[in-house]
Amino acid sequence: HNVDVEKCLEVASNLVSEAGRLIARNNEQRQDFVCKSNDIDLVTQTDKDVEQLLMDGIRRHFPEHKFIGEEESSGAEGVKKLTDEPTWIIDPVDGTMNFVHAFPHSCISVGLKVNKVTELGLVYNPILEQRFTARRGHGAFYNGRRIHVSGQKELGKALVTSEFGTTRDEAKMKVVHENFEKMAKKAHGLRVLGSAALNMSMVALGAADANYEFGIHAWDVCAGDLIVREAGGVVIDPAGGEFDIMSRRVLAAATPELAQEISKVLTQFNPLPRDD
Ligand code: LIP
Repeated sequence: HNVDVEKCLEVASNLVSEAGRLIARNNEQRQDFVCKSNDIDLVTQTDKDVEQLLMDGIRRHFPEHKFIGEEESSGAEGVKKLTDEPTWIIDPVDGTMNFVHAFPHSCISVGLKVNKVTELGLVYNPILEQRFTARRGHGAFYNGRRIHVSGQKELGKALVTSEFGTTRDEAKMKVVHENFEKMAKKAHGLRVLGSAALNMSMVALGAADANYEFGIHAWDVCAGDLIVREAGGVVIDPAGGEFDIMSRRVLAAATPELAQEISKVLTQFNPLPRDD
């Protein structure tokens, strides 16, 4: 499949600017929400409106392109299968819990895969006007400025990000707490920002040194993965192997050394079902 990635990035950039206004405007006050899989897995009307706006806008330019969107995936059909077709992987509001509370740390996350390879990534927090972009082979950018990871190699000097996740499942929570305890002892610092995509973008920016999470979905990490790698970082499976975007597991780090050190420290967890 041949795709004009430059054109795709331009279209996506304009659409997220437009959709971002919905988020920024609605973040001025706390939002009504509906629970999805449980009482801490949330969706708002803005999540649905933003996803619709992005998909309609992309379809107008690229009618043959496919989509895997967070809100669409929670419907009866479930997560669509990833094929070689150009596929946009979209989280309309990553950090919905933050958005519901008007905590100004939510973003739109958009990735485009062609032949299953991520060609572009865009993470945009319209409230604080933070825009992270990457094109495969062309570097990563923050508000138009080229960015690089920190280069940190040691966990003892690393600022690490992770999340509590969106389930209160006991086995999962036990692993989350165990890992937080380990990071509190071994890392320089630990931060929980409330958005997987923004956590990863902070690694790309060199502001954080690593991010890991069990339980994320493809739409949380598709863009962030490319942005981190184009900033010179690594993205692997938390157990140390190759990153698998459908496995719901991610470990991003400034260096391979740091990634491997963290993978050896982490208690592992295998969230089910996978995204495919
Ligand atoms: C969520 C993230 C949250 C993370 C979850 C999920 P949503 O996305 O914001 O921080 O722990 O795994 O990815 O549901 O807000 O789009």
